Amino acid sequence: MDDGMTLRSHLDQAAAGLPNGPAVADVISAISAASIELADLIADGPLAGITGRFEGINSDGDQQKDIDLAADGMMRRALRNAAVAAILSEESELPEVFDNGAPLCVAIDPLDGSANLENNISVGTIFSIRPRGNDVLSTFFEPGTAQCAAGFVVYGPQTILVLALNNSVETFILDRRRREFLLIARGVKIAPSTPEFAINASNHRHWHGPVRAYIDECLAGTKGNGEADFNMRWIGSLVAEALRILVRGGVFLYPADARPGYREGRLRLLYEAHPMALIMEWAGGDATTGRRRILELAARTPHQRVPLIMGSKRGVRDVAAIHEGIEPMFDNSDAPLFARRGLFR
Ligand code: FBP
Repeated sequence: MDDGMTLRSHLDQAAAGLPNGPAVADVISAISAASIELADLIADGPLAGITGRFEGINSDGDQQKDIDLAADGMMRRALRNAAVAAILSEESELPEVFDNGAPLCVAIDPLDGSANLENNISVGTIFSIRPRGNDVLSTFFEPGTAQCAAGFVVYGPQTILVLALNNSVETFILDRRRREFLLIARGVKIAPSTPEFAINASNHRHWHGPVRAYIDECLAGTKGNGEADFNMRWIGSLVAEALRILVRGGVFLYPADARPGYREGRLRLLYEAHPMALIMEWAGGDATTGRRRILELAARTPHQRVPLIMGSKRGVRDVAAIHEGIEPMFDNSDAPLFARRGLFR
């Protein structure tokens, strides 16, 4: 453990001198306070009346559970009292304007991966903060480089907050007795090259050529052309995968694929890929679609999806290289692709 500094003291130091520093610190504080409440609710589950019941469908066709709506309400209430001009939440179709004159806009996934809760697997809150532009709503359509801070909370065996602020990534643990987050790692750096990948392999037949080529080469390992034998992990919970990458490296892929509705992948640009990409880059890793740096992308619609490949620099570079070596016209081909370009050759 680092020096046990409280999140609040860290925010006061790390945000000092940043444009809108005190406002950024207050917004992060508000999210962290709501996440402490949410951690209690998640831990209590059925004891607090949370049964995972289906409550409806959001504007994008995703099922909403009781806990998704409760998480959304908690985050909104907390942010309404902070310096927030507008909030875009996964749970509603359009951004909501809070205070036109406030300096910041927040995109948030209040509870990512709620389907995992039935199995008591980690879930999370993901957030992205950017300075308000002249026109409040168009702030959300600026590239990811506009973000000034981002983070996520993992509700797992421990509640962990990962925060990217002022070009650095820190992790905090929730001290349940004190009800505050304490610093556990400062200046987190992702291992540059860890032979481990995470992907939902059941979609192999739907992947486009470059992704299939990359994963097949990982699986072949040293029996093929590889320098290493790869390990595999798939939790099916973005925050848990991202935390694992920060702790031990590796690469996570949620690519586009040929299934209906997955032409642009599954994950959302504004409140999943952008914040994760900022965290990865500030921790010395990378994030790409395979062809473009995630942080350079600007959303066209509030809930736009995007392919996301993130993690150790070496893994992300290898996936990008294989995309360059295989023309898009070969996407979806069933032909063996290694002959065109080998990753490790
Ligand atoms: P939601 O945004 O619909 O909550 O889902 C996101 C997510 O659960 C991610 O956390 C995870 O990476 C992914 O979906 C898993 O998808 P799949 O079930 O296709 O493997």
